[in-house]
Amino acid sequence: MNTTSAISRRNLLAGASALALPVGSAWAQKAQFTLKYGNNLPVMHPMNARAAEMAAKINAESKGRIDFQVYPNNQLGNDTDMLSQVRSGALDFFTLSPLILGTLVPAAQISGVGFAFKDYNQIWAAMDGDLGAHVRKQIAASSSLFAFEKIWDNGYRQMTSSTKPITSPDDLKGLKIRTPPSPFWVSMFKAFEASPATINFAEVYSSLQTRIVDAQENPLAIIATAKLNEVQKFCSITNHMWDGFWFLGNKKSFERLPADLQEIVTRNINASGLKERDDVKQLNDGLQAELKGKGMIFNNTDAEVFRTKLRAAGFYAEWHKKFGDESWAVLEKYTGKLL
Ligand code: X2X
Repeated sequence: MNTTSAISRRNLLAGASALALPVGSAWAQKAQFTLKYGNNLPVMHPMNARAAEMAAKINAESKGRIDFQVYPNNQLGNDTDMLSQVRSGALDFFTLSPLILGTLVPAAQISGVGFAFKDYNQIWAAMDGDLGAHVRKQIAASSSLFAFEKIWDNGYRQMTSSTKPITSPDDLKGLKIRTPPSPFWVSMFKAFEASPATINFAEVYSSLQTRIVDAQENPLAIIATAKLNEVQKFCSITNHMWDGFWFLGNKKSFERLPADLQEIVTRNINASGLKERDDVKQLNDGLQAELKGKGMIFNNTDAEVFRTKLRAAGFYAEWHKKFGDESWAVLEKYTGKLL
């Protein structure tokens, strides 16, 4: 690790622990319910700014009966660790990409279908409408978890590399690219004939730095706040999929709260999710210039060429079959025909 990044990583960590402490400690004496929320994103990401604000509101509105604690930046472990913690109830809340949740609830991955949503109007119509409801039903039916109504935003994902710009699907052939741990992501990058390696976000910076992988894909807000530009040279605007974060709760732990406290938590989580959506969109829209200024080289791509490659590889047909006609129809209700 070079000195600059070592320092910036340390600052992030210092910031992270500072965030968890004041939120909890103010109310710690009299709280009846300690609620722990963990996530994988840097403290500087809007998710954590909104989470800190939300925790303070929940604690205040509950008049100190709740001590809502935020653990950002993989402090409690990586996504795989936190998913098992929230399943067992060791953690009360966790935000997770629908695609990683796919390791537990395969149907949840449907919102990540490549090049499906044309814009945010389609996305929020689908996720706040029937597609989101369909997925939340599956989550509640098949796990110890439930998802709050308003999914938080991650953004449209872009591809970065340390070796070359990705201008067409040919550039992905044989490329060692990190994907999050999810069957859907692996399948998509295999369809592009890349060599995907599943790595939790907690290890992405170091795996790019040590060249275990040469490439990764994430929205610009994550590239910037996790400083992936320090270890990646090229950024290709591919918008190859939209990704969000279901705000997940452990059912048993939530059910032990009295109804008035459940209402306070639910209302604040959904309201903060809506604010986080605006922040993330704004950040993603404005970051290209900033990252260029830091030396990243950008190129645009033709989405239709990538989509054609996926179609030819049988990607859409395969996942249509896996999700089933009924779920696929709910997706296409918002996106139009995908095949
Ligand atoms: O792991 C990732 O790349 C991230 C941060 O985008 C997700 O949580 C899916």
